[in-house]
Amino acid sequence: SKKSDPKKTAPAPDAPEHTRTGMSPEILKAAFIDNLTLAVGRPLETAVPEDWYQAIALSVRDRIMQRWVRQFEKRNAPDVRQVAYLSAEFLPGPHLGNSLLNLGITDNAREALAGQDLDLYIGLEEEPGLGNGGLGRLAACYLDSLATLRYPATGYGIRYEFGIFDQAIKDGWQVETTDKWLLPGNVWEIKRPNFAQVVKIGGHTETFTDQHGAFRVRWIPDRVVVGVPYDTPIVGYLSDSCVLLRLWSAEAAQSFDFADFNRGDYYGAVEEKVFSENISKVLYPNDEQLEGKRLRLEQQYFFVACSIKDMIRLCLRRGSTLERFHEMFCVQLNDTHPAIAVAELMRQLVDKYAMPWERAWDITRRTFSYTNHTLLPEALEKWPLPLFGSVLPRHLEIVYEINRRFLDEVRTRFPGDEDKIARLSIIDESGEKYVRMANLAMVGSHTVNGVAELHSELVKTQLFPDFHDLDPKRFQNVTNGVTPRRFLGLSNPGLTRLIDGCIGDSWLSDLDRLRELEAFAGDAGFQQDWMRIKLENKSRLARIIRDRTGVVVDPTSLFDIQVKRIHEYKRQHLNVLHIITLYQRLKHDPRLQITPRTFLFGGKAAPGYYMAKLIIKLINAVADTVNQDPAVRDLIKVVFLPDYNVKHAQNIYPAADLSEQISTAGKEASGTGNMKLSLNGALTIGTLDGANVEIREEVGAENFFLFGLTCEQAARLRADGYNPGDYCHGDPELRGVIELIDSGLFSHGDRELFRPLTAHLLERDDYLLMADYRPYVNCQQQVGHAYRDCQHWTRMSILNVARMGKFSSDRAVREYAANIWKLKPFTPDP
Ligand code: F58
Repeated sequence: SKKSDPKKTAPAPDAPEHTRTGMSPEILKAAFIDNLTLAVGRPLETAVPEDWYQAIALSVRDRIMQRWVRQFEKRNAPDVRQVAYLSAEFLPGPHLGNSLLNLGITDNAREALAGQDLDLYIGLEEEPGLGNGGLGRLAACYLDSLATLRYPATGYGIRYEFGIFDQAIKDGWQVETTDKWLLPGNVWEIKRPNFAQVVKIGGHTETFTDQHGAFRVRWIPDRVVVGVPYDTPIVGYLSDSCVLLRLWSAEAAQSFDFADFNRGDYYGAVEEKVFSENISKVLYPNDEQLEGKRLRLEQQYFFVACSIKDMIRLCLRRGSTLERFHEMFCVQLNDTHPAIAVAELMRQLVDKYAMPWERAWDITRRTFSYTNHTLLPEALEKWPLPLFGSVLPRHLEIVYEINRRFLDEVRTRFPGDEDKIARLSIIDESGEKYVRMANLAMVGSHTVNGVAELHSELVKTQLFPDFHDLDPKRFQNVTNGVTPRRFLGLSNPGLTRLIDGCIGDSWLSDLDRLRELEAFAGDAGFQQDWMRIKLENKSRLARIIRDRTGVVVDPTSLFDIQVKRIHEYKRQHLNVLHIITLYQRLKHDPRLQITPRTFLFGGKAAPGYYMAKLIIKLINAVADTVNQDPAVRDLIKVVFLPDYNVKHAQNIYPAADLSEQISTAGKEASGTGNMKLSLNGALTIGTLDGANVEIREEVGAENFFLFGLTCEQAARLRADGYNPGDYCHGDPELRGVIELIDSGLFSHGDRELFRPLTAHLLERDDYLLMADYRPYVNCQQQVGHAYRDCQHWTRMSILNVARMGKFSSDRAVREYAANIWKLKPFTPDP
């Protein structure tokens, strides 16, 4: 039977079946029961679903651990070079379903549980929300691909006790509550106290002369914290290979100050503990918004210092000298959040290991590479100099020295160009002084990359033109990718089976093979199956929507979906303007026929981002009005699904007909939701922004709904003096929409509630909604028409999926490995 087909399970390193490693349904059954009784400590008869979840998860962990341990020698061979992916965020999503899939034992586990509901257990897992959005999720996709492709890799990050907040909607407004993901315990991680690291913070520096007469510096901190690593091995898809996710948790150096305690100051004694543990307490929930918070800088330094020390430890343990550090490790900086690593490695090599500066700098430059994820100026990290100096006094001196030497070089190449020097400097001295983390990352890296072709061009021409003049060879592009395992194999089992039956099952690790589906795009039978699966997925989502929001939606309507962080540049409010346009038309013409649509939104707003929160309120206000109004005749439904996260995303992508990728051109670095939606057969309505450009290139212009200004046109419009009011006044329908919002119709007569939003659109409109409104609404009309031709729509949907091969994270990781990291995969076990 297919279930025990050995090709479908990951290579089992042990031949004889053992309850902690075997993969057959019988052995899995024994393992579940063993773990239920021996690890969870529950008799079978009284076990509740949470107990079963634990038992199954532990059994899966055993099998992953075995692969991890098996790889030990290979990983630690003297010639093995590995990548350390440094990221302040990882957003892996629930592990159980994915690990079963990657081990190839989902069906066997189902069989082992005969009669019990595996999906129920899988659904119980609390996901680690250790990221804000795209950047953290990308890191998780790359770990999946690194493991699948057998690259030696470690993801280093922070084990936040509280991840991204949980979002509820109350009276239409976002309400944030603490994410307590660790409360039920976390079976996937293993604490490694023996690899703990001590990290210094604050204080001052002193100079001294060492026993060889050399001038040295030492850092006298005013406090120290301990970083304890928690390890989660991530298994590759049908592979014997794992990568490690190593997350650092802050603990007090002495968890109890006996001196204080003996003096009778109990609270004083625990204060230090509380203070230290604050560092990894909570994820900052700001996407794309900069805030100069001391604790955030401490978080960044904390995990970077632990990670660099861990690499040095591994390097030395493997018998290498630090002269070869860059041959043992390449370190990818996921945006500038870990950029302090450049100064930290220098500090370690120069201060601790007494290496000459030039040698240390050469090693450092050969070690790091940097990925930029944003062009938004407000998102570029910079730290006020006094703050930076008070947290990291020694690093400030090192940054000065790096900068001095760098600017000396620049001066010899561009003598007299002081403006250029000011722009290139790591220190911003134009007003209040700052340390510019992007400049530090640039200077300290051998390569910098953007995350989509367009974005990488803009990185060269808009963001770092002076660095590009200095050294154009350092700039590369690696277009983002997503893992097809989680976002198709796991999320969309119906479509996965259909594709398997059609072209075999090798495509999940070789996504270009999806192209073989092109041959079936016009096949009536195949189209029928394709539509049936989409309808099933939509019906499932409709039930979830009903259960979670009470709104009843029609699964046969066009599911028009925009899920992502809420931000003005992503223009959820442009989508709302279109909804109100349709509403207005239906009100004016009670017999108007339009394509029935369900508009679905999901996404969190940064808690301090007023405009984004007002956009959420507007979506819900419009939903309340439109969903109730009999004049709409159920032709449109608007839903805001609360608490968008990886788990909910997995239910949403497979049900989408239309993917909204409508950011102002030049603002979205890449996008990855655009790829996941298209991979699940949604058609895109989008601007020429980020990776949309490449998606359209791949799927063909005729299978993509394009609208809006290009980034050149947007730039020209702004340069020529943009007046949003003109667009509004010149377009009666648009004016009607704005007036409707201002009339209080969506706010129980309150005419002021949404005024900040409409006033901004009419007066400033930074993201050019007024200019893109008419092209967007017209394009949406074409979408509505196209959807009525079921066969043609389905053909386009199939072609979208067939042509998504490029957007696999496997392709992206191979490019990083070949062009940036110079990394070789392990050879498979015989
Ligand atoms: C996102 N950035 C980009 N940042 O916006 C998106 O276009 C891209 O596809 C994705 O990265 C992956 O490359 C992003 O998600 C954050 O969430 C940061 C969190 C920490 C503070 C600054 C923003």
